[in-house]
Amino acid sequence: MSVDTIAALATPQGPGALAVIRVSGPEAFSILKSIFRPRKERSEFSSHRMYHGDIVCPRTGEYVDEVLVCLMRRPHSYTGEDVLEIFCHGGLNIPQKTLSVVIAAGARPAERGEFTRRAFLNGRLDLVQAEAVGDIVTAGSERGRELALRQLKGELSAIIKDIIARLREILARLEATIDFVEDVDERVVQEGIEGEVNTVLEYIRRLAGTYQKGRLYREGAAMIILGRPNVGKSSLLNCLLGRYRAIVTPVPGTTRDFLEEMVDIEGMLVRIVDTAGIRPTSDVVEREGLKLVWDKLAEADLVLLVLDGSEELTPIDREIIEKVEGKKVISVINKKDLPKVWKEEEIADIVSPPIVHISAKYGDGVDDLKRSIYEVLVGGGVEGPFSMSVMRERHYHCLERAANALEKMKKNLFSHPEIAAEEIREAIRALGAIIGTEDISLEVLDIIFSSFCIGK
Ligand SMILES: Nc1nc2c(ncn2[C@@H]2O[C@H](COP(=O)(O)OP(=O)(O)O)[C@@H](O)[C@H]2O)c(=O)[nH]1
Ligand SMILES: [Mg+2]
Repeated sequence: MSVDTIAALATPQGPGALAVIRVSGPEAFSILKSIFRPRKERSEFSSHRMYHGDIVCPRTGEYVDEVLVCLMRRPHSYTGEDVLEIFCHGGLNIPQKTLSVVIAAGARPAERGEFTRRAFLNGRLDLVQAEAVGDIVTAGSERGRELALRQLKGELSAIIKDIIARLREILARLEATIDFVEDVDERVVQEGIEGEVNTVLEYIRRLAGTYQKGRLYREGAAMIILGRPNVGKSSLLNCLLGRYRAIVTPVPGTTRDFLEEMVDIEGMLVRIVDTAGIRPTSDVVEREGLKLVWDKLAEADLVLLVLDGSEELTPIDREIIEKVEGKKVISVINKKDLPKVWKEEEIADIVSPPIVHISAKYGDGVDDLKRSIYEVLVGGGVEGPFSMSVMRERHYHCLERAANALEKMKKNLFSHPEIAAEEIREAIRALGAIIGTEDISLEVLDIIFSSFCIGK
């Protein structure tokens, strides 16, 4: 397969001390030779060494920049091809100028994710690892970064490969019962296989179950603050953000639009939505704001239902409590600095746990609330043998596909062993698609890599 040589700026555009231009492909070395003048005279460059020198346009002779360059000979490079990296000065002009000289010397501009795509096609990374590269670059939280790095190291791939190996082994035994019926006690073997498939199926289900958490780690969670006017919703938003973002006044109906802010809670990215207080109103603006509340509620992964502990519960409070039924909810009893008007027992059958008491005005109890938010969003739930989570919908669907195939396999095992064997093959294909060894079309690769940045 003939490949061309690609080049791109690997660092962000804009002012900066340094920028990196990356070049990959068969022409990488000859491009270096034509545009680079080493400070110390030499005709050969070793792999994985830095050289100091100048970039000069081979056509016009124009001096472009003083740089460091590094060559990495295949296959010991990120893409598995010959790779050249040029460390030039940053800023708006020099990186572009340097890139244009590289392109004039024979490279073509890279497409999004094309370096990583080549790394995948050359077997330097499997597909899960390639996707992890994209996730590392965009990770907005500690946990998302941590999981993506572990995926890049191959932890998830190893789990998938292990399941595939077990299925291959089961398949071989099943095929033996089909091919040499007279030699083996078919029934005994099949019963053994059934037990093993159950174990594998359970394992796949648990892994698929980690997607609930994994999605939140990768994409962040959406959390809405709900309550009637003046219970302290905007004060709570400010408190969680650690700055004065939302206007807080004693006037009910102060927040009329909704506000959205990102905040890091226990290493997880959470988008907080502060909303207009819920009450019957004739104010047109407020009513528009209220319509938005219900849209935002539908999208939310978690509701903070704020109640004012210094006042009796009102019919509106009760109405809101009913409205959020079926969602994940934390009941936040605010204004704990003021005298309480009700006891925990009195509200136990109305307000659902967990219940957290805070003072949004003074910040008291907010750390407990943060822990509770984290706990409700990703704590508990599916606990399996995995500290690894599946973070992408694509992986989740492949796991589901594999699980469905194994279900069908179990149904056919005793009556139609040939069909059962085919279903195991289907499960292996579905799992292979996760790491990119099977069933991967160009379209799928295009979708995956189009979300990358250029230069990655
Ligand atoms: N004493 C006390 N007052 C609070 C507390 N939280 C909010 N408030 C006050 O309650 C009023 C309404 O607060 P705000 O955050 O605007 O409520 P919202 O309408 O629910 O957004 C303001 O006067 C706040 O200062 C609290 O924890 N303790
Ligand atoms: Mg408000």
